[in-house]
Amino acid sequence: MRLSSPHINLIIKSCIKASKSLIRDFGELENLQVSTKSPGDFVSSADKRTEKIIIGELQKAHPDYGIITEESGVINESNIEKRWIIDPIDGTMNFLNGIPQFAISIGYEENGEIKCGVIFNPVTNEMYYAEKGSGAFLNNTRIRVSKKKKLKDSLLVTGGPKQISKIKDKIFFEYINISKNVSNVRKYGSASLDMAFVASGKFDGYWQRELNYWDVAAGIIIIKEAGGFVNFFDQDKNYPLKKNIIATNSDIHDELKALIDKKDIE
Ligand code: 2AM
Ligand code: CA
Repeated sequence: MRLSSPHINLIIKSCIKASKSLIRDFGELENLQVSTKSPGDFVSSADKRTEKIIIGELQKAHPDYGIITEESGVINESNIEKRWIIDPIDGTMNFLNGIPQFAISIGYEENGEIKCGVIFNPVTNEMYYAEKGSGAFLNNTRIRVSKKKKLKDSLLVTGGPKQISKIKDKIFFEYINISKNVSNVRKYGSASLDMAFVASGKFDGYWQRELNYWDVAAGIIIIKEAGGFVNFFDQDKNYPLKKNIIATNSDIHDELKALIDKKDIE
């Protein structure tokens, strides 16, 4: 690995440890006990086990740090200065369907700012990581966002709406509007890997509504350190952990934002 600060080392170590059982589970999907939290929102025993291993490793080193996770909620709530933001399996639906497009995503936040993050796809062994001021990497290679200048030539990725969404029409409207103005749009089902793919220049941009902070925390620093832009729109002050995100290279950001702000279909 090309970065070696204590925080990034610790995240990488816990990712690799947790990925061992995750890979085993992926190979034995039929034995997993799947329960339904709500329509469109599945959680598996693999999710919980992965999270437990990650939390165990991180807490061994820093028992006092705050933790925000998908499965366990908030730990050490009073520590808002230093906290880990964890998604044990991002792309749960892909995972459960045997599609190897999912990742462990962990970010480290200090005083409200993400300082470093790791997104690890344990099936393909692709580890995306970054630390503020030190660049973004995929395994041993430095990554950068694409150089696409115009939105109309761009390949974008998006996700949602979730099954339980109350704004499906709005999301589909946005999809139509945007897809008419770009080269093409993909939907891959893992927010963190979508962001990692923007950071490494595979996609030119990404947007999605109704995400949770743990879906995007690591991706924020990885895209920024790869030279891209990350922005949040239509934020609800009552739900600071809910996110609507745009993440792009530096050239198409304003054009995409303007399309999202558009209210009428053309
Ligand atoms: P998850 O796999 O950890 O649930 C899919 O569009 C992306 O949106 C995934 O990264 C998925 O994360 C995230 N997402 C967040 N909340 C979701 C929900 N309730 N249903 C489906 N996907 C959700
Ligand atoms: Ca997620």
